[in-house]
Amino acid sequence: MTEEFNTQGAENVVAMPSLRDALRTAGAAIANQFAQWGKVTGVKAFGSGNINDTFLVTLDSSEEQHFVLQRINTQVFRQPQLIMQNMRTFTEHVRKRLQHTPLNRRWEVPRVLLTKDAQDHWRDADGSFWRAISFIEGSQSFDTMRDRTYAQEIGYALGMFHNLISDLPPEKLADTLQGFHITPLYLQHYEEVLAKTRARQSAEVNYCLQFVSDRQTFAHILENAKVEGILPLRLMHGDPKINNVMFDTVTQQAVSVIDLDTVKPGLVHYDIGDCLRSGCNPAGEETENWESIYFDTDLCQGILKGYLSVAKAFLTENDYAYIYDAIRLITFELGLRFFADYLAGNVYFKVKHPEHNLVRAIVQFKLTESIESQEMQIRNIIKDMK
Ligand code: GN1
Ligand code: MG
Repeated sequence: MTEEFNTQGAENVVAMPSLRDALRTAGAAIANQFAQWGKVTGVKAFGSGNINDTFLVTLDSSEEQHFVLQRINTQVFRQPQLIMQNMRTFTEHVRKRLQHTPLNRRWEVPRVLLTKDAQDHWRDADGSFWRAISFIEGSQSFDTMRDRTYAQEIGYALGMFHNLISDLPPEKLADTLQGFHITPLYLQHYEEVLAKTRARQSAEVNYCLQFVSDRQTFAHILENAKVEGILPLRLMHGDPKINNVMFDTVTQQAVSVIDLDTVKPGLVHYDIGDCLRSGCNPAGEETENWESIYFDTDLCQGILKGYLSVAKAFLTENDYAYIYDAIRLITFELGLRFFADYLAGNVYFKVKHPEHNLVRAIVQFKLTESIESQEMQIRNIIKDMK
């Protein structure tokens, strides 16, 4: 990227080393609040989340040797206590389901860990909201897809996740993030930002402006289907991108879906779309080389095969009819969210440099183009799997 892109503010530029160290030190003190079964021996930054700050805590314990400590971004999640409430309802439901009908393979659900005062979170002196979750021992996640076997496992994991909550009524969970995945609202926000911003003209910015402008009508497709009752409101994960699926390090099978902050009422299509947009992009969403971006239909077939092996039981004819649109829409939507945040001065997603969100937006738009150019192949894959 050239100099001329350095026009935007960068309030949310990812913590500089000194700030990161300070956060880690704070994290170590907070970790003690949750360390009920051992002494904290290490705290390190963990994962690649774009919103919350995440740390892996190590304990000198013969039981569980790790847990995950997170500082919730309360600019995004305005009512973090609702997240904890939902997590408790969710885990309790799934635990009972698994007790009643055990699976014939390893499957784990992250547990909420309590403080020594039996609270599900800790507020530090600055008012930051910290919480701890169990770490799925002997597991790891990947930012990009390894091969088709993994694709099938990722699909299975999302199917299992949906299956296990398919009998929990949507109204049992609170809305932790209003407007999440409601594409017309992201479009509205984008238009408001655009009206206030004078983005420096460049080929890349113009490409994004045109890209969004050409898809205004399409942006409503899932919300219209929801309003018309074609697609039912269900519970969803909200963020089932591939690095939120944990794999057993020995068997290489998927064993858990993590990051439960956005588990709430919505459409399973948002999840299917998000899983496929992240899983079928071999270069990954953080590449700077957008010329290399394409949607891999073999991986798409793999993910859907794994997903439908578990989800067939609760999907309707209408659900199938919207799968292609969901893949295209959620990919476009993420590009729109990144681009709007670039224009707004990087206030939502953490960034490593001021043009980061612009690059991310172009990656998602190139992926959307690749999806659009393979519409018939993708629709045929879906049809053949019913
Ligand atoms: C954010 O923070 P993280 O990485 O779990 C975002 C998702 C996006 C994702 C893109 C609450 O998730 O919606 O798909 O970045 N989460 C929120 O990587 O906005
Ligand atoms: Mg997330």
